[in-house]
Amino acid sequence: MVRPLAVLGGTPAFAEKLHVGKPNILNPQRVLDRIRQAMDSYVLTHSGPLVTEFERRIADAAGVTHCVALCNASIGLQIMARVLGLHGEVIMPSYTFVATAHTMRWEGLTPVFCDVDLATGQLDPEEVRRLITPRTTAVLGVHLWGNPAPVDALADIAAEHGLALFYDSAHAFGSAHQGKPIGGFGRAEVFSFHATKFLNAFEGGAVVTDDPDLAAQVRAMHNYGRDKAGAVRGLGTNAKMTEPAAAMGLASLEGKEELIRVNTERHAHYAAGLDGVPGISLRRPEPGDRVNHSYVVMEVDSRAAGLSRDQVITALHAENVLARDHFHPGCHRTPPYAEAGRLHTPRPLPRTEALSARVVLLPTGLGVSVEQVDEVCAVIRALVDQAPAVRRTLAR
Ligand code: T4K
Repeated sequence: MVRPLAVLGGTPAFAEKLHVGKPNILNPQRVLDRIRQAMDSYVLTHSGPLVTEFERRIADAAGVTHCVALCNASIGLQIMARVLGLHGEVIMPSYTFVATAHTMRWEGLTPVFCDVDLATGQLDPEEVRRLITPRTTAVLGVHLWGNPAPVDALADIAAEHGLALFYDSAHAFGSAHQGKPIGGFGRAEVFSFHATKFLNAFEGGAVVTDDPDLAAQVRAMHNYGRDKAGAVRGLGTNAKMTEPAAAMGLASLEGKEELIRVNTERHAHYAAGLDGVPGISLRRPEPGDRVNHSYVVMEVDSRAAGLSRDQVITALHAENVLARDHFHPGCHRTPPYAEAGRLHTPRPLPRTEALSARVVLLPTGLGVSVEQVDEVCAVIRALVDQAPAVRRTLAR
């Protein structure tokens, strides 16, 4: 017998809420052991042994020579703006978390929002070219949902126009493009190790680069502009990662391959379970890319599905599946940028608007079993099968 949908008066499919972004904690005991070690040593922060080990292992995993661990990615992006000496306009996608834009604006720069390629969701290099003006100082790429940005085309554009190129890689630790790990593209890349991210250090981030001078400047700036001996050499801030954060980060790092396996398995179940559902599609990696599958990105074609994206989300929430829209309505539509109008958005962003209106993120990672994934798919199939009744109920 088909279970009645919760939105139509049935009981929710899941007794407990399934979150998008529930932290993955593979080995809590390893975390606690390391935190105990830090407490016993009374070294809790200021580049202690755990942070030092974390930096070395992140650099290795990202295939680069330098890593500076930080308290979050946002401050890493701000430090990058200063280290690169940016001024004027920075071209970036609007279709990203608002931190990408805010961090540049916070540094007095003007984010200039660029449309994305609808097929990949990533910055459209041809649009980037069209947005370059004499005021452009940099291109800030984003590896959206852990899928690599068009790194080769962006490198060509940056070289041709003498622009700094760096990456917001908040989603992309563990991903790779044509065999090269994310971390080694542009002048530097900035990872996030927030609790909801693929690699979790409670809160955390890192700048990774092959440029020793740039790394040294980031390192000085993340500790008040001081050198190793503590002498002030320049302007800086406090962006240091703590030892407990590194303890969590190291345990997460040890589980990296297992977590990719878990995420990939769940993605495959979603792909199979949603196959053939009218109006429903799932984003897949581009050929040649390896991705961490930290985000399961479903799209709703409302005409074919008979339900809008928001109706699908509402109905899933009724089932205790806390699906989320992502980056709706796009940074350019949020107050600090929308109010400034054409300053930030010199050209319309139709593809950003189309994408942000149809994306739904679904739960994955250790917080959801494959059986639960199959059940989420069955619920989505039932929603679309019963779209007219769902629509009528939600319209009341
Ligand atoms: N660039 C990009 C492209 C980014 O996506 C981000 C951050 C950044 C830069 C900046 O990185 P950081 O400076 O943060 O290192 C979250 C995160 O705060 C943020 O890190 C993340 N992107 C952004 C996309 O999402 P919220 O406020 O939407 O998350 P929240 O608290 O609503 O949690 C989401 C779900 O996860 C909830 O259903 C509950 C669950 N959850 C969350 C946390 C924090 C848990 O189960 N446990 C938890 O501890 O911002």
